[in-house]
Amino acid sequence: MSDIIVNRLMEAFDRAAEAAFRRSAQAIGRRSALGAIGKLLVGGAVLPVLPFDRSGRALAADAPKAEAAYTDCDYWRYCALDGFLCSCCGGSVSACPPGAEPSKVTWVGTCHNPKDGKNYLVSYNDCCGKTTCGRCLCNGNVGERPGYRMGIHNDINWCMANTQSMYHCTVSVLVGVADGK
Ligand code: ABN
Repeated sequence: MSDIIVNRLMEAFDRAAEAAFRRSAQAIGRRSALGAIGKLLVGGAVLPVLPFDRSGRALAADAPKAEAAYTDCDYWRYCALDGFLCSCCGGSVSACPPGAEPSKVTWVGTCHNPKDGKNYLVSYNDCCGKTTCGRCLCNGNVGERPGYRMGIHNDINWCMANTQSMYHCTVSVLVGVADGK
């Protein structure tokens, strides 16, 4: 296509577009544009005083603490935990700190949650592969039995079955409801 034909086509497009814009400007008009702006302004002034449901804020204030924040031995899930709390060692209630891995074997205790009145099975996995954490030592013994019954004794290094058997800290993982109450 020669340059002249391309230029003519472009001019034709320009004219068509300009005509379309002019037609729509006349149809919509300055008044209706002002009206739309006015509605936006009024809406912006009225909306903030409308009654909003702010209950979410109250619920957030009552929300459970972040898992890492449970650093006291008397937290209900620690009722049968014998060891260092992973939540004091860079992990959380149920997660090992970076660089440590959960034990392949564990002991499962039963703890009572005072908030809902139910009993829960809690798996106390040791976290393995780092030197002993040494912070927040707890010695919960609810439901524990002497060492000759190994499966229900908590004073054991459960890292024994891991490749890295060094004990670092212990997590409390909820396994399920114990009695369906
Ligand atoms: N299960 C916690 C633990 C680890 C090493 C030694 C005793 C108890």
